[in-house]
Amino acid sequence: MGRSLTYKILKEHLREGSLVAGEAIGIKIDQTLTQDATGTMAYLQFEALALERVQNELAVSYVDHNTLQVGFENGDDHRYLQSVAERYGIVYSRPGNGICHQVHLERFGEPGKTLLGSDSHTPTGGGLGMVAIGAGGLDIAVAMGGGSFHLIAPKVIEIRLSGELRPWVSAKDVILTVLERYGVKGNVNTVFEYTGEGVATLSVPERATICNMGAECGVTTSLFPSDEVTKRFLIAQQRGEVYRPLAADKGAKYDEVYHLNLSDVVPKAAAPHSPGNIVNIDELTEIKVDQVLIGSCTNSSYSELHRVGKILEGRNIAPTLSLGIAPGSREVLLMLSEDGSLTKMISAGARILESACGFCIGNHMSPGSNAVSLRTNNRNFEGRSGTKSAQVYLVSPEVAALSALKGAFCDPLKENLGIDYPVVGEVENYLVDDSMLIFPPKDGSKVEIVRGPNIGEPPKSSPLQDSIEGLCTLKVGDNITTDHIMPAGARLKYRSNIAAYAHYTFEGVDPTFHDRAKEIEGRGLANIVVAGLSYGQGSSREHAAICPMYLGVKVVLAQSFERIHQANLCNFGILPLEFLNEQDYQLIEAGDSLKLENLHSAIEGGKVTLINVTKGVAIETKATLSRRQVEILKAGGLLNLTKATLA
Ligand code: MIC
Ligand code: SF4
Repeated sequence: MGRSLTYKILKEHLREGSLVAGEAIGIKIDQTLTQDATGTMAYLQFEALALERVQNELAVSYVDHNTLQVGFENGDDHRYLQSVAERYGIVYSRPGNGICHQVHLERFGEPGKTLLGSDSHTPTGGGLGMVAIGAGGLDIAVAMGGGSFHLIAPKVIEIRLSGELRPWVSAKDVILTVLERYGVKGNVNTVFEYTGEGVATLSVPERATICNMGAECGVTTSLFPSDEVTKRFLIAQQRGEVYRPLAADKGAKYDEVYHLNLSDVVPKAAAPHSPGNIVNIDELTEIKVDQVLIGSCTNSSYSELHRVGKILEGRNIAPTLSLGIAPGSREVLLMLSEDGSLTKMISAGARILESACGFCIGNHMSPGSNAVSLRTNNRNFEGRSGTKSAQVYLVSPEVAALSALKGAFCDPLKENLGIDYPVVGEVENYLVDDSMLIFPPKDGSKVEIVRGPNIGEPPKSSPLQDSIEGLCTLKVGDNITTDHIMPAGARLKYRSNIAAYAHYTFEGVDPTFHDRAKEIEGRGLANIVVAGLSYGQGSSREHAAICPMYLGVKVVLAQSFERIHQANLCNFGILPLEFLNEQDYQLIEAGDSLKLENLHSAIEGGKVTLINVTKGVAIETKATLSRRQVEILKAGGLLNLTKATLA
């Protein structure tokens, strides 16, 4: 039987288990990437493994999230990251070099390789035909140590593309159409594989945009074949030697097929406050816009911004609006500078922002109260912009640029403001300059690691107890994201200091959580969080497990979990349980006393009974854990288990 490309690549990397959808497998990881906001923890944990050097083919440490450096904390992190990279054989991408996913695509991605990154948008690499997966920092540390990455062999959905995008319709609209079809929940342990004759009409950066936002559907990854388009991209990046043609076998069997005609796609937006809340732009054209931000790892390639420059050329943005543009990498910025696009943008009134995550993570450019903000990034969770009342819409760069001129939503298929669609050809030669990458010495054993006061200890978790008595400290609803659990933006600078960061746990949901959790823990009781569907959506930040662990959370009971967060909970010794009957969610209220017994044998059998002592009811729950996750929990977390294996 013909295999999908996903399974062909997984087969080449299979180390444990059998390749059958739904089975637990372990795969070899060729490349790893980290970014600074998750990287310090990942490297503190790598250090705790006490290895001499990273063991995988390529490890890259990017600095792109915390580049504003308000206070000493981020500066400390950067120094630590640079010295760790030199010490252990990791490539260091300096602040200013760009956003990890964009730079990795340009400089390191290779068709057919596996990439594991401590960032949920690592699947951007799927644009080059890689199996690129996001995970928590501890999983990356283990992969850098040569260990396998464990996942559930996914079901594969074929997204068969036909036709060609019309002018003014772009890759962003394709993935927003996919999001409209699949939504943000219920796609765990699934891969989106793009096939069909429409694939050849999309450039590598366009493919990368589509793979990037597959993360919003919650899939394990997304990928495209590696073809002549891939080859030309790699040659233009002076990396033609890593090209390898790759496609699914003829007649490959998929679990589901979704036919998408690119010619039918229309401009769309994700409306507040979820990337899954999709509407057509033509329904929004009456809405006035206060802010437009173009950039992020989703839509900040050279071709896109070159086109934005042409749209803005000789015009001025609306007087009541602020436009910010953040090129995705230094390469993109240099090229925009060379070809005059920057001049066009600045003349139009744009504020040129650093090549970094910046606004996307609420690090700056927070909109005013109730402001309407149009952005080309991938997440519009409530409050992520730094302003809870802001109305953030996700749109394509084309819609963003036109709307900036109009001062209101602009549907380019209905009104193009007298601007002809700027056709931008394929780039034949990128301006390659790797001087902001620091390649490690062959032997880094004498390098001293620099630790400023912001660098804490690696977190320590303890083995799962056989019986747990505790309180339901917090009950939340559906779609709780890791941004709700551990806010980023202004709090991001505490990422390397768990004790400080833990103060902000669930800050936007219940600001009393930290103090109450501490008090309950002080009474010798466990904190238990109860949640609805799709708990832990969004980012890969393992802090959403580490900080609750630090505050004595022992169990999270939800109607369902998202993949990366479920794994992070286990990795830090928190037991993730799911209601056997979803409606039993009603049987627990915040403040109830809860009890779990004989946990060690119960989790092996996959069924756990939770007693609500206050209400006098027994609630049946599922422990959907792989055998390895059971071992991890009993060992008190992945770090303990890995250390025991290496010893
Ligand atoms: C995000 O887009 O939410 C982030 C910030 O890049 C996160 C990583 C983090 O929280 O540091 C992600 O996507 O994993
Ligand atoms: Fe950075 Fe935003 Fe991409 Fe996350 S989604 S990596 S914050 S640009």
